[in-house]
Formats: sequence, C-alpha cells, structure tokens
Amino acid sequence: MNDAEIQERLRSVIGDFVIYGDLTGLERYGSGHINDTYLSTFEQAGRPVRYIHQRINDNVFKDPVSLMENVRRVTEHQAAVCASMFHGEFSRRHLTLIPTKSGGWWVRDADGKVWRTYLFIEGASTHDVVRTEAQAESAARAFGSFASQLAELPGGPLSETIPRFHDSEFRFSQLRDAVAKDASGRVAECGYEIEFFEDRAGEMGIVNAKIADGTLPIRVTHNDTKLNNVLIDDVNGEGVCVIDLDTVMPGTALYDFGDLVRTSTSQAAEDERDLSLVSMRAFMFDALARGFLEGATFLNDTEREMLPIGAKLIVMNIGMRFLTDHLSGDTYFKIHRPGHNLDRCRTQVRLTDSIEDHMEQMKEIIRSCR
Ligand code: ADP
Ligand code: GN1
Ligand code: MG
Repeated sequence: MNDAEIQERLRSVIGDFVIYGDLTGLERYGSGHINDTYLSTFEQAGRPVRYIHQRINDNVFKDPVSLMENVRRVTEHQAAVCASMFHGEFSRRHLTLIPTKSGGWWVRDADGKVWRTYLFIEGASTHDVVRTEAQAESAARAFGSFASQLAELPGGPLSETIPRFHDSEFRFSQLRDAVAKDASGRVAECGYEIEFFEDRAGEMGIVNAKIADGTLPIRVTHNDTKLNNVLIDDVNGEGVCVIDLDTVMPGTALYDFGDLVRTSTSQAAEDERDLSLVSMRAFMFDALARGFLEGATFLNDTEREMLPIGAKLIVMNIGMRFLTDHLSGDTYFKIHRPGHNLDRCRTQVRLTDSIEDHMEQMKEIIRSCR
C-alpha cells in the first residue's frame, strides 16, 4: 500500500477518535524503521492543535491489542507520577493517548490494521545523530528517569510484545539460520560481517547467564532507547519525553543504557557508509553514564558493573538483526536504498570494534560515577 492509500485509510479512522474541530493538515512524519507515523493538524476553536497517528506494524507486533494495553498502562501510570512532578507542563512529560468515541484506545481500519493517536508534544524534537555531550546527557537522564518511574508499575508484568527481543543467543541462531538458507543469495558479499559475529559466539550468552542465575534482575524496560526515541526540548535542551513505547516490557536495564551508547556515542548516523566516522567516543560515554545513573537510581552493583558489556552486546545484537534482515531479503526493517540493512550492520560491526578498544576506559568511567 502506498503512502496516499495509507493516508486515505487514516482519514477514514480519524473520525473514530475524540478529536474536536476541522482537519486542516495531514503529513507523514518521523524516521522510525517500524511503524507508519503521521502528523495531523486540527483547527480547534480558532487555534491549531496537532496529533500523532500511528499504524502499528503487525508484521513486527503480532498482538497489537496486548501491545496497546501495555501502552495504556504505562502512560496512565506516568500521568499519575508526572502530575505531582511537573506542574503546568505535565502533558509534555509523557505520551497521552487520545480515546476513541467507543471508549477504547485504538481503532481497527478496513484492513484490520490497528491505529492509535497521541497528543503531539510541541516545542521539542528528536535527533537521529547526537551533536553535543549535553544532548547525550539529557537523553540518558530521560531514559533513566523513565525506568525509575516504571519501577513500581502496578498490575503485574507487562506483555512481552516481541518474545526474546533482546536475547543475543537467539538473534545469533537466527543469523546462522539466515546464512544457511541464503534466501537472497547475499551470503557471499557478507563474509567479513558473518565471521565477525562467529568470532564472538562465546559472548552471546553472557547476559542470559546472569539473568538465569538471578544476579541481573528483570525490570520494566523500554528496549528501544535510541536517541531518536526521546523528545529533546528545543529551548533548554532537556529530555522532555520518552516515546516509542511499543517494546516496553520485562527486560534488563543493561540494554536500555546500551542502546543509548549504540546511538549516542558515535558522530556517524546508523546507516553511514564512511566507516572511518564510526567510533565510540569516551567523552560521550561519560555524558551518557552520568545522565543515566542520575535518572536510574535503583540499579544494583552487578547492573552498574555490567553496563559496558551490555552496551557491547546490544550493538552486536542489533548488528546481527540488520545482517539477518539483509540476508533474508529486507522483510523487517524499512529500507530506503539497496543494501541499506548491510550498511546499518557495518556501522554496528565497526562500533563493536571501537567498544572493544575502549572497554577498560568505559568500565573506569562507570566506576568513577559512584
Ligand atoms: P517508530 O516505531 O516508527 O520509530 P515512533 O513512535 O518513534 O515510531 O515515532 C516516530 C517519530 O514521530 C519520532 O521519532 C518523533 O519524531 C515523532 N513522534 C512520535 N510521537 C510523538 C509525539 N507524541 N509528539 C511529538 N512527536 C512524536
Ligand atoms: C527499530 O522503531 P524504531 O526505528 O525506533 C527496532 C529496534 C532497533 C532499531 C534500530 C520494534 O526501532 O529494535 O534497535 O529499529 N524496533 C523494533 O534502529 O524492532
Ligand atoms: Mg522510534
């Protein structure tokens, strides 16, 4: 379905949400790899009000109804926590779901696809590439605080929206399967990358083992803490609101810190082709560690110590996922050019190399944050 057809579907479901006024604008929005996101403008009593509408990708999320129940629980809890902390701007500090006219939180279109609507948070932006240490620190503090807010989420464990999402042993086995199948005839061009992960096969289970023996606790985690999943205030640079809640579920805090390292220590974009630009810069790691540890005050000693190794594992994990998707014919992540997933994998491989070179320094930075 092309963009015009998706927009047509959106126009037909938009009337099912409780939104007042006249629709005056609708455009595609954002640079996420998974969902379809649109920005609308409604003229309400003489002023424009904006909304975000998202069609949930059901190739990736097999149970959108449970996913939406997770999102409802998380945002409702955040609203209660933020109400006492942020007088005057509390609706900028968490996502607000718009209800439907029938009293629910999502709508199914004629094709059975699930749509949701959020208030658009004004005066803040997402960034695909980190520019300053202050930006890294703000983003990390926001994700750390998000984890603290959800530490006491009532109502039992959240649903696992993607089973074994960050399990590196599982991702490695998927990569081996994709290599064995060679569905798109691309294995021959990926020898270096496949070998790189094979050489590190013994490391894939490090975090799983610590979860299994009980030294790493399972917490409520975000699981997609890319820099572009936090809105940064356009004026004061603060991390205003954590977004993209589709993968909030039980997990280890290591990877929430790790995905920040993956997306906010290098000066290069995730799909940069000039690999000489890709590196783990220690001063950015330092800013992330300070911000995250300030926000996530609940981490135990093992979690703190393992933050650098968690970072290395999640970079490899996502690198393996990009490579698996490339070998399988690009069926999961949106691509915008041929070889896009391979380019993305290559930056992760280079970043892993750089993390290995800096591992002792990263551990020392974490120790010095005490
Ligand atoms: P994806 O899963 O595809 O990454 P996101 O939920 O991250 O989708 O949304 C894509 C982009 O839309 C974000 O990077 C952000 O720029 C923008 N966005 C999403 N929700 C909001 C919101 N409530 N207010 C302002 N911008 C938003
Ligand atoms: C996807 O939706 P988005 O673009 O924020 C992916 C993450 C990857 C990321 C890599 C549900 O995140 O797991 O780390 O791309 N989300 C899902 O950029 O698979
Ligand atoms: Mg996103």
